[in-house]
Amino acid sequence: MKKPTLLVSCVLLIALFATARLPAENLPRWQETPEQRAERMAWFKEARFGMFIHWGVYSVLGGTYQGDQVAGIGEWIMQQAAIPPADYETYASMFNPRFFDADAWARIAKQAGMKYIVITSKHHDGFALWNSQVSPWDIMEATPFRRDILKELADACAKHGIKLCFYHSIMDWHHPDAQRAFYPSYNDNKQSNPNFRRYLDTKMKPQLRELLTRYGEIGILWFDGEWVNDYTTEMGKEIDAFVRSIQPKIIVNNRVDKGRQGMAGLTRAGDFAGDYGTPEQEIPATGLAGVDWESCMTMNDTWAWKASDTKWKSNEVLIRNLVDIVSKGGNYLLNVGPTPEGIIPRPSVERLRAMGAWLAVNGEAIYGAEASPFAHPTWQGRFTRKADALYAIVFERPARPDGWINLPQPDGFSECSEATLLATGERLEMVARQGQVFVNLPDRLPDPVATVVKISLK
Ligand code: H79
Repeated sequence: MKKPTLLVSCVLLIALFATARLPAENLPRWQETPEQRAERMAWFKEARFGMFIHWGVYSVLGGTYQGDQVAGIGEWIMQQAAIPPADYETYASMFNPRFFDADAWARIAKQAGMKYIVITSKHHDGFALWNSQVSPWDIMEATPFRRDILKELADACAKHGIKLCFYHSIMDWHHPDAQRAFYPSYNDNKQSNPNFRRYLDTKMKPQLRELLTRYGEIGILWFDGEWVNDYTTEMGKEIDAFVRSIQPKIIVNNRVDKGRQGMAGLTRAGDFAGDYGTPEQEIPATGLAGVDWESCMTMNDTWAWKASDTKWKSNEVLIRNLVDIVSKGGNYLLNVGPTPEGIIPRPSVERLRAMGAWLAVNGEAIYGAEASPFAHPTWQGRFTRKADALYAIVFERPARPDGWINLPQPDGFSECSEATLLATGERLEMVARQGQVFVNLPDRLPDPVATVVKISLK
C-alpha cells in the first residue's frame, strides 16, 4: 500500500517540478501572466512610432499596366488589372533596384524618430523578398537582383538599433493552392480552393519558419489577408502558436486570426489570437482602455509606389496624427513605398525629416507615453501622460481667454508642480483653481504645428 503511493507521489512531484520549471516562453499565450504579456509588449508601447515599407514586384509597375493607369492602391495592381500570373512574373524579371541601400533606409527611419520597421516580406502577390528555399517565386530566382533584401535590412536595423518586423500576407495570388485558382478575381471571397491546407503546410508555414530562423529576433509578425474564405479561426490559432513556438517573445497582430472588425481593425469580443488591434487608414475617435493598437496609414493614398499619386499629407497632419494616436494609447505605423530603383520618394523623406525634427525636441511626450486620462480639451490639442508628468500638446494658441489652456487637475498634481515648454525649458504661469489647472502660453508658440507643455507631477 505504501510503496505505490510513494511511487505515485514521486512521479507527481517530478511532474510538478517539471511544470514549475517550464520556462515561461514555452507556455501558450493563454497561460501567459499579465506581467509576462506586459513585458513582451513593453518595447512596442515604448516605441509609439514605426515605419511600414511596401515594396515588391508591384513597385515595378508603379500603378501602370500596359500603358493604362490602374485605379486603386499600387500593391493591388495584379488584382485590379486582372494580370495573369505568368504575365506578372515578367515584371519580376525587371526588378533590379540598383539604388537599394538598406543602411540608408534604416537611417531615414532612425532620423525620423521611428523605432521599428515593418516590411512586406510577402504581400498578396505571394512574392518573397528574401532568399526562400521554399519557392522560386522570390528575389533570388525570379529577379536579376539576387540579393536577400531582408538580410540586408536585418543587418542595417541591428546596426541602427531598430526593431525589424515582417508584414506577411496569408493570401497568395501566385500559388496554385491558394487564390491563384480564382484568377481573374484573386480576391473573390466566395470562392474556395480545396488545396488551401496544402498551401498552408508546404508554403506558408515553411516560409514563416525561414523568416523566424534566419534574421535574428523579429519584433512583430504583421499578418494580413486573413479574410480569405479558406482561412479559418482554427488555422489562425495554429499559425499564432506556430510563430510563437519559434520566437516566444514575438508580437503578433490580430490579423493572424479572424477577429478583426473591418478596417476599424480592433478585435471583436471572443476567443481570438493576436496581441493588438490594427486600424487601417484611420484613427479611433477615442482611446481604448486596456487594448493595444496601432494605426497604419499612408503618406499619400497608396502603400506601394505609384508614380501618379502625389496626394501627400502635410507635415502638420502627420505630426498631429502621431500626437492624436499617442494621446489615445496607440502606435503610428507610417508607410513609405520605395521606387523600383530602391529609393524612398523624396516627398516621404522630407516629411519624415520634419517629424524627426519635431520628435528630437518633443519626443519625451511621445515615447513611452500613455493615453490621456482626460477627454479631448476644448482648445485645439491633445494630452499624453507618463508616471511623473502630463503633457499638454497644443495645436493652436487659444485667442480667448488670451493664451490660456485649461485641463482637469491631474492625479499627482501638487503645489510643487510646474509647467514648462519642452522646446525651451521656459517656465509658464500656472494657476490651479476649483479642480482645474490653467496655463498661460507665450504670445508666440515655439512650434506652430504642435507645442508641448510639460506639467510635472508628484
Ligand atoms: O498592405 C496594405 C494593403 O494592401 C492591405 N493592407 C494594407 C496594410 C489591404 N488589403 N486589403 N485592403 C487593404 C483593403 C483593400 C481595399 C482596396 Fe480594393 C483594394 C480598395 C481598392 C483596392 C479591393 C479591390 C477592394 C476594392 C477593390
